[in-house]
Amino acid sequence: MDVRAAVAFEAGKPLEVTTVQLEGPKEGEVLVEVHATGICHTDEFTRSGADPEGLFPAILGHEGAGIVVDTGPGVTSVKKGDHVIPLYTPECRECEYCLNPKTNLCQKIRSTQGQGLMPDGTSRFSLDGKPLHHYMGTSTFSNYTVLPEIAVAKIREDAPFDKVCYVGCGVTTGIGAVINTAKVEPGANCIVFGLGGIGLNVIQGLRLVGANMIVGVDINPAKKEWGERFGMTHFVNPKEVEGDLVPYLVNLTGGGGDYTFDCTGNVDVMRAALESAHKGWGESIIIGVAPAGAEISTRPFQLVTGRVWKGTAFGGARGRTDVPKIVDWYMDGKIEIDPMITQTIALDDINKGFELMHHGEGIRTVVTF
Ligand code: NAD
Ligand code: AHE
Ligand code: ZN
Ligand code: ZN
Repeated sequence: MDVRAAVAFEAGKPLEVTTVQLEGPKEGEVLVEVHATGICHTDEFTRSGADPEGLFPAILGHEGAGIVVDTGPGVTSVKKGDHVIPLYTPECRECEYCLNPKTNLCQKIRSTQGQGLMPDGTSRFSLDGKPLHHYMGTSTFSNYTVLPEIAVAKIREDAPFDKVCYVGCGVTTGIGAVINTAKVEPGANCIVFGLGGIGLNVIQGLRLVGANMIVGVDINPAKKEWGERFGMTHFVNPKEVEGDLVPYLVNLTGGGGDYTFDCTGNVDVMRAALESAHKGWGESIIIGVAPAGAEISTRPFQLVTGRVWKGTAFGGARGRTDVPKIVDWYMDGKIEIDPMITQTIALDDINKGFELMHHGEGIRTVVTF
């Protein structure tokens, strides 16, 4: 069938919205009509050429929501008409990883997903007979996409697509990093670096679990108001700190953060986040993804003296199990999404969404179809 998609033809170039061809779902796959998709910084990371796994031409997008409109042979867990959120971290419930409670990183289809292909090693998308790569197994910058059934979470039908698409990455990543990865206790002092679409969800996760100090750090002064809106108690703009940032934060928190979070993808910030964690027990969680070739460093003494460095993908969430619950939290008013969605645009205007991100304007742009 013909579908409308934003194609990343080359690294560093704007996306091109055009008509491409999509084959129907094969064994174990579903066809989803995408109703909305957010634009996450990771889409920009790949579009820009910074992603070592980036492949072109590809249909990017991984923060979607829509309706199952067709199912391939053998599909049992979802049916036509089901409302779903695509999962870039699938949940097969039978691989070695799914069976280990210590991880959410289902590996059932990871190798083909990383090659921009469906699990059978082929692509469903093409243009003029030439294959286009899938992206993160989701390719939500298209009004229709095909996904393995293990890569969709069924959600309630009264949830608005143009809001809950954000649960497909940003909301779950931020809140999940607090609850699943760090397992933050009530009363903890925490520091969040980078108050964008992910960092603000870390902040609202910290508010949810009853953290004490919630310190937000961002170089964009406009983020002070944003952080406070979701529970931040203190704002620090590194550009306004005299002297080094780390001792400033350690002093502000009375010894360092019990938990610190990097939501920037900048390896220097990751180091500052680790080193501003409390001596003896502070844990620092890396959420941001760093460009090809970038590496983290610190003095081993930082770890010898009890700080812990951890990372998280999709907030440690098991998508088919946890995503429907997070949608319920939103529908029940336990978490906020609406105010973070600062622009809703049409697919034809998708490059404007990337420009807004570059200018640090707004928090999340959502494309509706
Ligand atoms: P964003 O662009 O919305 O926000 C980034 C924020 O970081 C901005 O507010 C920016 O001003 C701030 N910032 C930049 N440099 C800074 C610095 N030196 N010090 C302090 N603040 C700084 O991006 P986002 O969508 O929130 O994504 C954040 C990061 O998380 C990206 O690297 C993204 O790829 C990554 N991410 C990871 C996962 C995961 O599963 N691990 C999931 C989603 C996003
Ligand atoms: N391809 C990059 C890494 C990108 C990355 O870490 N992606 C996160 C999700 S970011 C969502 O916005 C993730 O899920 N990682 C686990 C995985 O298996 O990809 C690189 O550096 O190669
Ligand atoms: Zn994302
Ligand atoms: Zn699995």
